[in-house]
Amino acid sequence: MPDSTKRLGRRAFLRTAGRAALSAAGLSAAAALARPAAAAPADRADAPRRPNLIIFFTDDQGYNDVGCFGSPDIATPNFDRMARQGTRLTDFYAMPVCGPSRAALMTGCYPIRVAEPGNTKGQHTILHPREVTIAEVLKAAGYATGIIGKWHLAGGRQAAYPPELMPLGQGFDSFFGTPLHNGFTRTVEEKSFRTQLMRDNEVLDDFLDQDEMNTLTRRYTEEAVRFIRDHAAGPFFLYLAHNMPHVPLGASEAFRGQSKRGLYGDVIQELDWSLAQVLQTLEETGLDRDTLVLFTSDNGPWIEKQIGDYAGCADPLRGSKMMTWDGGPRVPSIVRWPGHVPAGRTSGELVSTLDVLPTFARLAGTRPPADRTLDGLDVSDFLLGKTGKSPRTRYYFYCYTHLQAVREGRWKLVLPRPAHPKWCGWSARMVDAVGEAALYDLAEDIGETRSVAADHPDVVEHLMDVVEEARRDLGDYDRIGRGARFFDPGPRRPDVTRRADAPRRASKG
Ligand SMILES: [Ca+2]
Repeated sequence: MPDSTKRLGRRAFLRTAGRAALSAAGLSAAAALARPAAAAPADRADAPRRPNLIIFFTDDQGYNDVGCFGSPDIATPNFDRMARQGTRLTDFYAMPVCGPSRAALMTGCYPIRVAEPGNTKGQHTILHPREVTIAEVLKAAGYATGIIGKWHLAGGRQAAYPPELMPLGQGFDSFFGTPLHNGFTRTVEEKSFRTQLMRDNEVLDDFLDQDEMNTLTRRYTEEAVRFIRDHAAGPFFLYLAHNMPHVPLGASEAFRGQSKRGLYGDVIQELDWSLAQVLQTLEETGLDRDTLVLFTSDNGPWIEKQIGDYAGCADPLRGSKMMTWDGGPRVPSIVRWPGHVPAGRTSGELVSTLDVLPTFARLAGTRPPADRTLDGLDVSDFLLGKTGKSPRTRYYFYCYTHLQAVREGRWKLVLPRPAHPKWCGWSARMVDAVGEAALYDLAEDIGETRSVAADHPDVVEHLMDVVEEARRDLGDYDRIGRGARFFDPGPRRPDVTRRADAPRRASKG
């Protein structure tokens, strides 16, 4: 992008976007005075009130871990009701791991495109303050913005976090939750990592114990209900990013021992209760028809020996968290906005967390930042049932910075790779070898069991070109993309420089 637009910077963007939003929604008193009322944009005259926007985000919940996505032993009557009242998206993609997944949701960009402080590229993205988040876009458009739950975009555990990297520095008015992940043991262990709990920029509690972990979903839910009631005059954006069902697991007393699936099932059933509280609060405040709720998970289930039966399930998908088989990034998703999003619809159209920022911007009467490239697409016409087709036709599968596969329509091309490549960092332990390029027809073979590359050489060739396009623009483990953003002086992507001796991939696979 030209330097002049790059220099526009975030503050300038927020001013411009704010003005655009206000005038588009006809809310600016100054704008209204400046021209006759009759000149108000005609296409907005019958537009619905700008909706409140809620993201109900769970952590490591697998594709199968919802009743209406096929779970045989976890009861989720409220997720199922939400699906009956809205649209169930069967081909919805996040990212394979927590941090990058949140970076994609917040920025509408593949994490490899997003700038990080010092031009580095972390396995858990540290979001550069000059990146523009969905909260900043909506705040500039007049929305109250709140995050309750897990942030995970400010680096590892710290006694005090740089405010510019935390939610209040990235567009949120309020924050209650954990600065990063929950931990990595089945239950809270004294000697292991224990998470902090924060309100705004202050650490309230330095080490959550198991009792506190057990009540976390309930506390988040109470905070969410309060946020909705406090902001009922709207419009508001609530990002409810539950820590559960990421280990260490915790569920309130009333939910323990209630499911047929052990503690993991109990945790999901408490999340189902949490969703019910949110929906019930919308009904009680009269906001039901004025609020779009999007449910999804940040990545697939964490399936490793040390997690045991505290992990979720991605059936019938192949693979799990950290992997780029569909079980890693493909997650359950439901969208509900009574009277606007078609009820009882199931769609296999491609949609991604990448698309949330541009879509919510459109619904809020504003637009995404114009001074930078976004990977997300405005899917609002599709969600609102104005068209049966999602504008998203492609999705790239990155494991950290390693481009491992691409999906276009029904086809998924998986590139050759060694097992456990060192450039995949700690995700490498979950990366298996792929001997030669494999092509899967996901419409016929959802579990990626049978390569049909030999039957469709033209599709393989086309997708190889698509891969090259992504390598040029976004980059790869051994290559800095032209469209990747860097805001700081000094060398870029030290992870690439360090790997100058890494074996180079042949240009066509
Ligand atoms: Ca996660």
